[in-house]
Amino acid sequence: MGPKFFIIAGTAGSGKSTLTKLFGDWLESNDIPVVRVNLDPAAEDLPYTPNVDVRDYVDVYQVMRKYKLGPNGALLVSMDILVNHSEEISKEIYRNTTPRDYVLIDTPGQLEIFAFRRGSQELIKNLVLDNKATIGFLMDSSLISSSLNVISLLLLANSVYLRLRLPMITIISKYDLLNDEMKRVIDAMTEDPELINEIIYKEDVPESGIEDLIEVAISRNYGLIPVSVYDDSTFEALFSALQNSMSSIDDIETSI
Ligand SMILES: Nc1nc2c(ncn2[C@@H]2O[C@H](COP(=O)(O)OP(=O)(O)O)[C@@H](O)[C@H]2O)c(=O)[nH]1
Ligand SMILES: [Mg+2]
Repeated sequence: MGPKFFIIAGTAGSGKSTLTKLFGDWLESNDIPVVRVNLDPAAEDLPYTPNVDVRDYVDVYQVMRKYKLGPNGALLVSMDILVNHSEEISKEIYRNTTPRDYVLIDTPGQLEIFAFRRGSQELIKNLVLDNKATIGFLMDSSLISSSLNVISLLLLANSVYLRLRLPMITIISKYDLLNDEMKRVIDAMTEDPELINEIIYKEDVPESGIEDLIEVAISRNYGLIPVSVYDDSTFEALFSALQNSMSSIDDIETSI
């Protein structure tokens, strides 16, 4: 049995790199060894020193110059280049880990590039191999100002799940920034997914079947986990969700 992978995904600015740093510190202070992997070729000013860094394998700025691309195009090409290096990156990760380790993978901010491209799915697969892995999808509190925002973010979370097909925890990041009204809405939605129907009806969203997707997103993911990097007690809850998720993988394995 090898290390456990926690893949931290979410929209740009949702707090992925900060969580990689501070949740990692929290794990370490609880005697759980951590390996941090930066998977973002365009990362600048990371708040931590990655143990494994894809910027050692691809230089986005060089790609921009070489192929005469803008930043987004260069990131797409860089991700494709990384897939070709996945064996080396994987070897580097495993050289640095023991079976007790949690490998925290900080992913690129441009979710459309990370989540919707087959290359990144392949890259993750090549890194995780047959070890246990869970995705943490960060729903950014600063993007949540209406119930419809919550639904959009849950659908985004679901898209990531459909692409990567790994167990997923949905995290409400920067929970300290969420206003009380939205906290109540989220609590209510989690307790009674039927509310989603009402919200969709009221907001006149034409999609049918959307409520099933949301319900699945909420229930499959052990509810929504509020996390604030300013409140260590939220890390405890996150870790316990993570352990649940990893042990449910055990159940699946033993039941086969
Ligand atoms: N208030 C608050 N801000 C946070 C939290 N986590 C991250 N941030 C801030 O959100 C911004 C973006 O964070 P970053 O980790 O770079 O996001 P990334 O683009 O997803 O990697 C930074 O200014 C962080 O300090 C949090 O729990 N609460
Ligand atoms: Mg980042």
